[in-house]
Amino acid sequence: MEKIGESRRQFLKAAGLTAGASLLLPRSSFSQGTMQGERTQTIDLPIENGPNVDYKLQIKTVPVELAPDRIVSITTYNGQFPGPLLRFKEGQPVFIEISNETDTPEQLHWHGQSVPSEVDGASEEGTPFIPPRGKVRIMFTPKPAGLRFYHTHTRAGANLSAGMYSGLVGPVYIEPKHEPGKYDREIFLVLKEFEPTFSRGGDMDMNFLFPPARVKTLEAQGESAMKASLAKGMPHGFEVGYGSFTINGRMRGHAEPIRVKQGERVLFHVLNCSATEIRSLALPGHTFRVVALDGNPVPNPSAVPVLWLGTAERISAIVEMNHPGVWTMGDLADDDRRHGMGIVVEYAGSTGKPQWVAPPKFLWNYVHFAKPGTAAQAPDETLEMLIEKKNAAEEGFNQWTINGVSFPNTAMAPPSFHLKEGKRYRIRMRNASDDIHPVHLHRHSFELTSIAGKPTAGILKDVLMLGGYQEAEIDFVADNPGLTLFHCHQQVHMDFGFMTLFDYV
Ligand SMILES: [Cu+2]
Repeated sequence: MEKIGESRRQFLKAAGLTAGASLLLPRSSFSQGTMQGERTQTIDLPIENGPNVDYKLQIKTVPVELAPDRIVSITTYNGQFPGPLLRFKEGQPVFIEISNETDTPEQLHWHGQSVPSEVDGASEEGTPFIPPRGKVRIMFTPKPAGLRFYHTHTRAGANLSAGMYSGLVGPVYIEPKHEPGKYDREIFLVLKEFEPTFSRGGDMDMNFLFPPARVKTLEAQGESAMKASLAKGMPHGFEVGYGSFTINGRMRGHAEPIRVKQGERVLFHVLNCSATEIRSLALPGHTFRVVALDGNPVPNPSAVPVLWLGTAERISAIVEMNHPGVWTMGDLADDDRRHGMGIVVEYAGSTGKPQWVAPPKFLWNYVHFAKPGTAAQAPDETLEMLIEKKNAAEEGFNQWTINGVSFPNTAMAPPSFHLKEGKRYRIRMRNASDDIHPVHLHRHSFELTSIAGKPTAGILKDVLMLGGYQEAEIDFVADNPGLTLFHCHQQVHMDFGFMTLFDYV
């Protein structure tokens, strides 16, 4: 990764200028150049009020070694997986150049950030594509603070090297003006599978959400639709499985261990960057004190034995290292952990083979991190969304609908929901399928206000796991005008219809 600041210094040196001279550049030359994409590296940024962190991201396909003799060809940012950690400062503009060295148009989405549609990185919202062999330069003001990420936002369809099946993922940390919580070290963990293949059905056990209550009418509806489809001789729709599993791009046992000292407090920033999978993470003998969900501080930080993350969810959690040994921190799914989803945590002075001990059964409950007894503000309007699955209806893939409408496979579709700036909206989602959907709202954070019939308040997120045959309600304030995408973050769901657009009217 090259910081433009380096080039700037080189240029200034070559031109015989001092850093002070750049202060004389008029601001207009900066902003005009930015908007029209005409700026070259030889035009300096004004130091006053200018962005102080500039990055270049290069989209290119390279071999990546997940373990010795396990080398995959994937598209990456800057030839590495995960992409470089971008550290921004809340409210300080950043200037980024993205070049595309592949033959396909790309989109880079700033997940979890409140940015304009033009730079958000979704063609459905009108963000221009990064052309093949081309480049774009963008500027935006990072917000809100906390753990975000950037990733490709193209449809993959049946192409298992495109979209989130690729390695086009990297972490973002937006430093808040005041960093909360006490910790000694910070470690980013990017969870990601590779070598995807299609299978017919074969869902894993996903009964980990609390409360487990199902809505009888949704269940009856979904089950009868599925039965009718199978009775007609349809096979189960395609699902995706993986051959290798990694944390920070290395399979378990093939990365440098996380070396810790007794008494150390480590803040883990965990990102589920999977295209399709829900992940869990446990460290035997330790608990995770969850301090933020999707980068947003939680009202009631509390300790849990296991983390669960839907696709694109992030958790920041502090682990106090008080159980010496050599441990595997890994996924609860034995098969996935054995195929790489883990990393070794090694205490100073401890030796031996890494140990894994399965934690006791634990149900994941978002409300655990909310303040009990708090009530959400009433919305100005409630938007209803009924989610349904048509088994194997689109060339063997399940087709997904929101209120009976499947988002077309083309780049654009008219908005289905219309917002007025300043109003507070509630989205009431009803899932008439047995799948868990990590639903994502672009360009806005939302507040979880009800889950499986239980009201709550104070949890701010941008992805939420909507349980099978369950209901959930999320509220957001329409405070960022422009086209806004809402979709399931499961690639094989969003590509086959589970997507809708909001506009501001
Ligand atoms: Cu989904």
